[in-house]
Amino acid sequence: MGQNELLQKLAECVEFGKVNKTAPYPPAMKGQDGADELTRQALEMGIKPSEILNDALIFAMDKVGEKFSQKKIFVPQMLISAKAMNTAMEHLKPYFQSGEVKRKGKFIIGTVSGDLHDIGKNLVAMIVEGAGWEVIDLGVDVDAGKFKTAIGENPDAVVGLSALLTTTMPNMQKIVGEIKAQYPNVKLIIGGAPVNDEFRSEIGADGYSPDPQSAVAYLNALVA
Ligand code: B1M
Repeated sequence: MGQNELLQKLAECVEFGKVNKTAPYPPAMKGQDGADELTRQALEMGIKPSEILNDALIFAMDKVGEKFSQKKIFVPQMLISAKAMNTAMEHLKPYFQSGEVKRKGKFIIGTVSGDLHDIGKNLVAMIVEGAGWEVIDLGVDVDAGKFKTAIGENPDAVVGLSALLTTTMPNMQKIVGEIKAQYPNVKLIIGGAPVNDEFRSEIGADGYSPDPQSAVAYLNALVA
């Protein structure tokens, strides 16, 4: 199998939720290699982890999102796609985390309250860690109190907030407001598909990062 064919097959596994070879779902792909086996094969073939991530995994997730918007699939299918993507990401993790050993600083990250999407947040955490930062991952559905406790314990940390739903953007605004009221000097960056720089400026966050790489650039600039 060539590189392109392999990436295409991997994208299909994520799109249709084929986690691994033994997974019974989807029935049409029974007995075939899944995201688990194909990611391993792609790495063995020497395909770059960033290529696997962008050209197969994120590409597939975008298709899943489109189909969900068009009501062609529903939450269970999105969930099984997320499972396939997470399985693939487990293989990519060591590559993204093998950055410099010396820590540049601390980065607290969480998905804001009401929001359970964590694939993008995990990716940012992984890549920031790989870029030499100590990452404190608070998980999903994180309220202002949890962020503030973590900041109290790590006063020099930079804080990242992720939101994937337009309905949780107001929670992000509330959390930023509460953190800034108690810790005005803490640097806060926001990210996630529905937010942008205009929203950042509206809610008083310090930085907006559309992707993990720009989050790393923002963080590194702070310690340069
Ligand atoms: Co949800 N979901 N979902 N979902 N889901 C979206 C976000 C949606 C756009 C789908 C759609 O309609 N097209 C839509 C939101 C619409 C809107 O808000 N206007 C949506 C919806 C509606 C919902 C539910 C409400 C559905 C329902 O129940 N009726 C529900 C809400 C649950 C909740 O959170 N309370 C829901 C549930 C779920 C699942 C649980 C099934 C699953 C999540 C599983 C998981 O995360 N463990 C899921 C999934 C998988 C998606 C889609 C298909 C994929 C999201 C994803 O992982 N993308 C998504 C459609 C889409 O995005 N195309 C969708 C891949 C990921 C790498 O990208 O997260 O954008 P992303 O992260 C990027 C950047 O945004 C950025 O870097 C990442 C890498 O480039 N980034 C940051 C993210 N955070 C950052 C932080 C930073 C910097 C950069 O600094 C701090």
